Amino acid sequence: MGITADILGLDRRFGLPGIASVEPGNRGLPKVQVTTAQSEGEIYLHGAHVTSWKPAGAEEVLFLSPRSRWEDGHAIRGGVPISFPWFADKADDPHAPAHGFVRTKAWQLESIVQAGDAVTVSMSTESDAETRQSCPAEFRLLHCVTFGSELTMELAVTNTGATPLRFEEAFHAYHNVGDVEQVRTAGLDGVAYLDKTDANREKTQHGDVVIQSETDRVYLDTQRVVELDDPVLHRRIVIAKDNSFTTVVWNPWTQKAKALADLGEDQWPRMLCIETSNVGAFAVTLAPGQRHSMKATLSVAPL
Ligand code: TA6
Repeated sequence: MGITADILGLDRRFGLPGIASVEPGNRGLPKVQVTTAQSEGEIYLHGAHVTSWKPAGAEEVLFLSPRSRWEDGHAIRGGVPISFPWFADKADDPHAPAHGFVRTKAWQLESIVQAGDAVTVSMSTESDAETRQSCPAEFRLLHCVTFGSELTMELAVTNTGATPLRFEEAFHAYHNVGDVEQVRTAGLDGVAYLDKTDANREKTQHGDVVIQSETDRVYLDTQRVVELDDPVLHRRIVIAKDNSFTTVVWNPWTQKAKALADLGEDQWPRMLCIETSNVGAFAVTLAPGQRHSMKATLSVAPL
């Protein structure tokens, strides 16, 4: 597929020669490709979806399913989908798309800015006639992603309407691991969580989180840094966060993965979702004109 005029136009307007370019990605969807001395990365305009971050000298940090779909209306499987304005199933409408509607639509590219060896890509989206059908509110989202020796993602939500805006949000980040059964995730010891594999029963985490079966947990009232130790890839992925009070941990294991056509039963050992979020009782409510920003910072260190 040839490069479409609008991709060429975006690259001419925003590209930084030799550093960042706008180019056709999978199935021709436009993406921003970043390459600096500190790291490589990419983010699609579809869902403002980060699909790769590879610090210099390290393995790819994000998991991306080889069976992902790359089309409007479907979320890319892997990377960092954005859940907004609800998380998972919509409480009052089981037919609504899981995780809201911003991960399945094209966002606007706002800017690409270099600062030293780091590059920040900013994208925006806002309420429209389609979003008002399932979410009668006015909002603007600005997603600013910095690819450098760390990966930072900051989602700013502004209530542009005249009534309060209540929303859930998550960076539904898929991390690339050597073998999820050998990974230990530290930082949640003693934290209460809702176990979605056990009728949402509230439980307490004891020690590190280990994955020995389908795992789907919402850790509550925690702003802690989480460390994912991977003995196969010999590295630690550190996930720090600001203005986030819940952390979701998810691995589908065999049966659930088999049921996901864009994942498949052979992929779940290579992924672990650790999701910086504000969900459930920790959803955010903004008065008219108010703004809220949630931030996640990923870094890697050798183990
Ligand atoms: O974040 C965990 C979760 O809510 C799981 O319950 C599972 O549904 C997962 O998200 C993936 O959801 P998706 O709609 O992307 O297939």
